[in-house]
Amino acid sequence: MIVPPSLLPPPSGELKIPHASESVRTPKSVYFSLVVPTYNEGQNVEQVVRILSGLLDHTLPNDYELIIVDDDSPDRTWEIAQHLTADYPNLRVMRRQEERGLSTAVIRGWQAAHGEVLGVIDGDLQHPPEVLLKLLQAVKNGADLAVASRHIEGGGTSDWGFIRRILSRGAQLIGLVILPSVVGRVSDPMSGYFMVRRSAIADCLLSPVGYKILLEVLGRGQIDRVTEVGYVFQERQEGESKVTWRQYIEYLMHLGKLRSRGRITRLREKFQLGRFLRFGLVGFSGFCVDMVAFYLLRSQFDLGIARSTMLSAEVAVINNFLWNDLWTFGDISRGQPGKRQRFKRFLKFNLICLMGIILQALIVSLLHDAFNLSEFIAKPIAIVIVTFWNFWINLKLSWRVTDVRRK
Ligand SMILES: Nc1nc2c(ncn2[C@@H]2O[C@H](COP(=O)(O)OP(=O)(O)O)[C@@H](O)[C@H]2O)c(=O)[nH]1
Ligand SMILES: [Mg+2]
Repeated sequence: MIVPPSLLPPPSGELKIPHASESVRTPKSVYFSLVVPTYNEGQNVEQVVRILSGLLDHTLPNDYELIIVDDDSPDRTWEIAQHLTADYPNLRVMRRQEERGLSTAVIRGWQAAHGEVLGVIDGDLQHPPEVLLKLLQAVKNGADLAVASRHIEGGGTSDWGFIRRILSRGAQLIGLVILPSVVGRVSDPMSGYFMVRRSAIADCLLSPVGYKILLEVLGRGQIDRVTEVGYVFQERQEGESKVTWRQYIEYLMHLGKLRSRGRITRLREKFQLGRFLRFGLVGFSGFCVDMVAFYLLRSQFDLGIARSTMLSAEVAVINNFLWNDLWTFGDISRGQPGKRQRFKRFLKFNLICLMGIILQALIVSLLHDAFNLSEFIAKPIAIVIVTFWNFWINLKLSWRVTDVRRK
């Protein structure tokens, strides 16, 4: 199929907005790019384009672009929009067939945009177009982010029902509790009508869930100055809303994701989770080696129980040491080269394992005698505790990070 030149190819890969092409303005660059996400807005799209183009032709003649990002609407909104490009030279249309969802539609539109300022407005005329001019003025006056708000002076929600009002405010309240530093920055964090300087979000890796793209911009962008402009959310004249219960769930997931940003990585680093997992795996391999060696020593070499136990345990200790030195603590041991150093680590590891066995025996008898626990429950509990102990002591002693010599 031949793609008509007027259809924009949807960007793929990471959701990152590029910096503007360094200082020099290309013939395509404009001051303002306004993305209009659409899904089944066939009855609205023509009027939306006409009104928005009329306003912007007057305010920013030939210094703006309108980008419709349609998610392959069954009513073929994209096709209707594409026909409009003949009459509206600043209109560009993207038809997404691989991806879905309001937030990513907006980001994909911004990725394809050439503007210094990036905006978004609904494609159903519920956002009064003339407010655009006030938002643009706010950015001209120095705001990094200008948000159209229903909850400040001049704002409102026409005749929203009681339930929808409660849901909207409830969602905002939950947001304030979970993520006060983001949600608390604006009076209407649920607004889908705003504009932001490209420089404030360029190169930030965005990862939104669901509908609320403004949360993502506030949560991950470098936003210093915010200005809000009041507006009244209009009633829908044509088509219908795509909001369902799903959007409320996605909103909560989005809040959680923004809140945990970076924290999981820090926790992982602090407790060396990856290293601990490797240590556990090596420990498990040691257990298998121990059992096989014990079996062989008993059945093939006819060694006594006590000797077989000790010898097989030592074989397991050697196995564990080799893997830990190579893999679990490999990054550290590479900083302590030489056979002598390695042998020292091996001796320390042996000693710690021996202490571990004694500790294990103590815990098992304590749990068994003092707490009346069955020995078959006490033993695994002891193994888990001793594994933690072994890990920390080995990290601090055998593969002591402070031993690393930096040349
Ligand atoms: N591209 C795209 N646009 C969407 C999607 N969902 C909603 N929209 C558009 O986003 C805007 C707001 O959606 P709407 O359902 O009216 O939300 P409401 O105004 O909060 O009820 C409208 O222009 C929709 O056509 C989607 O999944 N993809
Ligand atoms: Mg709407």
